[in-house]
Amino acid sequence: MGNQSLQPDVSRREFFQVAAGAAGVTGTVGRAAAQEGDGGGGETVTIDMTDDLVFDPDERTIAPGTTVVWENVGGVGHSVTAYEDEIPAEAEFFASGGSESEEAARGAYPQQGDVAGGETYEHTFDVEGEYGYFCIPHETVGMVASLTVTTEPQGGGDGGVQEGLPSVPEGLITLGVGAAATIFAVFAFAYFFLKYGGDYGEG
Ligand SMILES: [Cu+2]
Repeated sequence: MGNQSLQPDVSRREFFQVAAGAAGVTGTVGRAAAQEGDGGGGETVTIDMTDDLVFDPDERTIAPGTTVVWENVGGVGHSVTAYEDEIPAEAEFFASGGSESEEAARGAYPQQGDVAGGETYEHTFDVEGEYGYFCIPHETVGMVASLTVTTEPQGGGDGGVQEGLPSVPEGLITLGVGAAATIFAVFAFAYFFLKYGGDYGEG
């Protein structure tokens, strides 16, 4: 009886060790999945307008829902004005000063639409596509720029939106399968333990 009565105790300890392991793996999978769910739009990026008469950077790729803030970091006044025929058809026209069209914006500057030194203009981009825009007083000296709005992951260069979210689906699947197998093993073990374990005492 002495030897046999030890058996259930050892088994019970092993049972709890396995169960703890399974819980740990399951917890890890849960956290990883939750992290992947983060990261929507609503980001803000800044583009400088400088006394060198440029937009900096003059090309930028952003995700839909991103708000672009143009900041005049110099002392010379600028405008941010969309090229009406260089934006997606479904996108709304945008211009500092709020003009409804490129022609109106050109006609109203500088009484309307000037972004003076230290000031900003911002616009949120929801429609995917290519956007061309310019600065009214400095268009002729090349103060033009473009934006690309896309859900495609960026190819690096400007601190991609997706950074910090490594693609881990394979690892997750492996973890998930491992956790499921472990949990199944625990339940199978518990089943047999409960069904046959009691026999040790009487047998
Ligand atoms: Cu300018």
